[in-house]
Amino acid sequence: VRLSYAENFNVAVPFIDRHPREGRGEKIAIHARAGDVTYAELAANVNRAASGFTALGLRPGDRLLMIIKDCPAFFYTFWGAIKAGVIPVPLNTLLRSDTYAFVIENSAATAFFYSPEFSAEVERALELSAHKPSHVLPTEGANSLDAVLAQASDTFEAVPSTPDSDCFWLYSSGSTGRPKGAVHRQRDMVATSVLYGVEVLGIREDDICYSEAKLFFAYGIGNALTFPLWVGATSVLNESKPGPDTSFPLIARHRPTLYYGVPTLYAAYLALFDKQKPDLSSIRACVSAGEALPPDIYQRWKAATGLDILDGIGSTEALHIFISNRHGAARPGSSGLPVPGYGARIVDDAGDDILGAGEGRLFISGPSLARCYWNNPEKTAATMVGDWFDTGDTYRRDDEGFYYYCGRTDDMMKVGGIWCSAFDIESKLIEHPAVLEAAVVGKADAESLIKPAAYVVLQAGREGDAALTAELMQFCKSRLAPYQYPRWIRFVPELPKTATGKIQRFRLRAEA
Ligand code: 3UK
Repeated sequence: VRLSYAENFNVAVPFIDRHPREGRGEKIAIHARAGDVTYAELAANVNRAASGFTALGLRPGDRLLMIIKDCPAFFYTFWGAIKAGVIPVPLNTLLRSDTYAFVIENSAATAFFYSPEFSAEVERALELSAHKPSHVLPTEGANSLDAVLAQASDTFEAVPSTPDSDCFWLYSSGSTGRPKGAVHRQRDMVATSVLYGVEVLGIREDDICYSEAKLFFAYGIGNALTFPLWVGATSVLNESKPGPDTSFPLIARHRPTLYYGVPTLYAAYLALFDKQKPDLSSIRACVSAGEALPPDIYQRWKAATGLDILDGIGSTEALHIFISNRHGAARPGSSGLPVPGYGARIVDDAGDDILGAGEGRLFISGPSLARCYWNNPEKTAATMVGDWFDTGDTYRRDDEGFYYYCGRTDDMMKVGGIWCSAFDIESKLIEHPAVLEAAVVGKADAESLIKPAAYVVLQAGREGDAALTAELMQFCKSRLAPYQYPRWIRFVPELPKTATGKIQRFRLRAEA
């Protein structure tokens, strides 16, 4: 596959402007709660956003933070910013004010747009942050993005750019809870659309895409905001929390052909099928990413629906999936084969390639890799070595070239496809007055999916009972992102430690 770009290249042109010109103006680009959006309306609103942002005083290279639910305003803001040369930075809408405050400072953003439902967290973040963006606007209501769009011109000449210019950033969580801003270039979304979207998935103009992963994840950006727009297909948006109550009605109503899920939801839906089973007959392919898909879930889904699930590993830094299973050749338990255009190496601790069946660290290369982490030369140097990116994952490869996930090399875990830092949960538990020390590790639940488990040493005189267990879970739930609470808590007299006092999580992991 060859990727080529014009020298003067603004990526909003092929993804947005091209469609009305090619006769797709009346075609539905987005099915949203508030109604359908055609390709002509999408292009006009992207222009209004680009004109409006420029009129506000935003300049090429400025950062625009987005805490926006899955709705058309996300498309207008993201693509409008890019068309105007402004860097959109979508943020996880489930985070807390202290993390947002860190990102506001780290990005030194000029503008900050948010869905009204997140206003409390946004206001607290702005109070905590030393940097104040000049333009802080809700997407709806008085003095909002809607008002900016209503007054702006629906024509706009794309700001000149190059394939290698910075385009958008995505923050990824780190093991200490400090997010790192992966800087993506103009060409990166073209690369993922062509290499994974078209070559592996075979996405076509008549596809209808439904992504359980939200638009602020790199996985969701590819699934719902990029691949469909690359081929002139249609995207179905779910404004609410994904799950049977919101997804099943959307599947029934819009009859998607491509379904992008995460292992936790495949497992949850399988558990419901006896009582409640949506009509999935429109779906031609199911994708899974975010965390490893247990083979048992693959088999049970296939038995229940007749559909293969294509597991593939992607990352924020790579933008989308770089090792994937293929249609009709899925290998349960494996992440599959490298996507065309990407390289993969498994290396030992000395940095030498492991050519046999051994486990090692997975490095990848490819045309959609982030250029760097913003303002973080240490993390950039530690993970981006020449053309290669250190995924932080342990992998092995069989003699047919299939890749198998063997775990993380750090203390991060994926819960429902979302990063969860053991360190963050431990820090929160220690804030509780009854807790002396805490260690958190990943533990497989009944579906073989990883969830956090906590080992807790109590302060002298405190009793570890069911009431305290419930209290500690609630304590974490209300102060961390909602998925970050420990699902099991074990009270122990002491934690296993090394001579230098480091918690030996591997011992706890083995026990869990
Ligand atoms: C883990 C997997 C085993 C792995 C993502 C699709 O998940 C995405 O990006 P993140 O930056 O996390 C990356 C890390 O998640 N992981 C993801 N998929 C798998 N582990 N099997 C899998 N299939 O630890 C990886 O390093 O949140 C997924 C597309 C775009 C993405 N950004």
